[in-house]
Amino acid sequence: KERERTLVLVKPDGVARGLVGEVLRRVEAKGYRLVALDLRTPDREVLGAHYAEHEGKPFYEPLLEFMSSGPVAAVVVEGERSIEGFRSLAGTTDPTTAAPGTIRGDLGRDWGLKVQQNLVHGSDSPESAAREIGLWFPGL
Ligand code: DAT
Ligand code: MG
Repeated sequence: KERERTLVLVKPDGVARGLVGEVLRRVEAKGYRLVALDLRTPDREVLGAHYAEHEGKPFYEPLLEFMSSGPVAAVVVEGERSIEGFRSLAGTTDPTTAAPGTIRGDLGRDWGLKVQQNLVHGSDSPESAAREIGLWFPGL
């Protein structure tokens, strides 16, 4: 998979804090290419499909509420092993314990914020990436 694609989202907290440039800087510095880029406030339909695997979990409703609370930057990123690579750049789900050097570890905060406010999303497998890119960028 030489030119693997992944869907990256800078979540509403990242956009509100002015961190889109910082996230994309790290992505580009890693050597990945930006294939598509769009700023939009997602509706529940897209978010429900995007987070379908989490439906029924206690954090599902707050997660959708948060994700639709403001604009997100949706980005299709391309590069060798970009799915794994971006997950590594992002760090683990909880910003409090994400490793220093990662986006969530360096930039995430724990000032009473929820785990969902962890700045970024990255697809977790080739299947997820194909599904999510089709959802956010139909026709790409
Ligand atoms: P990731 O975004 O690291 O792939 P995930 O797919 O397990 O994590 O969960 C999707 C999002 O849901 C995650 O970015 C933040 C939120 N979330 C996950 N686990 C949570 C929890 N235990 N409490 C609150 N929010 C959670
Ligand atoms: Mg996930």
